[in-house]
Amino acid sequence: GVDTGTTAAWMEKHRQMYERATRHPFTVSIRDGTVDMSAFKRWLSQDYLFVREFVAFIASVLLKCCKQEDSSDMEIILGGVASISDEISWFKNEATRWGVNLASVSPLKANLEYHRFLQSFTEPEVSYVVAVTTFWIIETVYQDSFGFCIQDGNRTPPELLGTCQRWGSAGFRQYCQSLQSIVDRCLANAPADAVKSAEEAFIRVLELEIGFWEMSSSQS
Ligand code: HMH
Repeated sequence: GVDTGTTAAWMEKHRQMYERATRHPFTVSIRDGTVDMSAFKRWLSQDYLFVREFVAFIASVLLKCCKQEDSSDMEIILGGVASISDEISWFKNEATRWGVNLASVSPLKANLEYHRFLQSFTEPEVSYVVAVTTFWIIETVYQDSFGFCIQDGNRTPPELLGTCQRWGSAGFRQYCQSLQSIVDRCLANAPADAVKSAEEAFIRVLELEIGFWEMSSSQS
């Protein structure tokens, strides 16, 4: 099962940081119904810019996957490519609904830092196992963060439930679990230095995600 692999061990080993990323005061305030709507709008507009960068990142993961002798993961990764198209439309609709003008948004510092990290994966020297690990943890932070906003006892404002469902749904959770199985299988067959690089990337994503929530919740 997914809970017996390397990824589960890392989540335990780096649990404090994982929780700072997935139980951040910003997403917890969505769950509590106390969210500052100007922070929500800032997150929405910044995440739109993030997702546009994320397209190129997913394409680089797909490319690395296809270059493997065993490219059986391709269909799962391709599912990620397909859903990002819908996600961009969703952001545009949501922005209109909240009166956010996406054309006038510039990326803030933490977002730019995340962009640079994502861009580094286009280098062919970065291995598939490191890239797919990064993809999995990026998606999982959102799955866990927004999943918590729709779990029992939430007081999430009804107008934010659609956002929470996008990443918190059972379908997205299943998708993240499929990615996790791929990652654990790749890590089990990877050389020690690649496993080490993958763990470093895992930690880096948690730091960048925390920075992204911080950026959204406080104008800096
Ligand atoms: C910052 N991390 C960030 N934005 C996202 N949309 C996701 C993860 C998940 O796709």
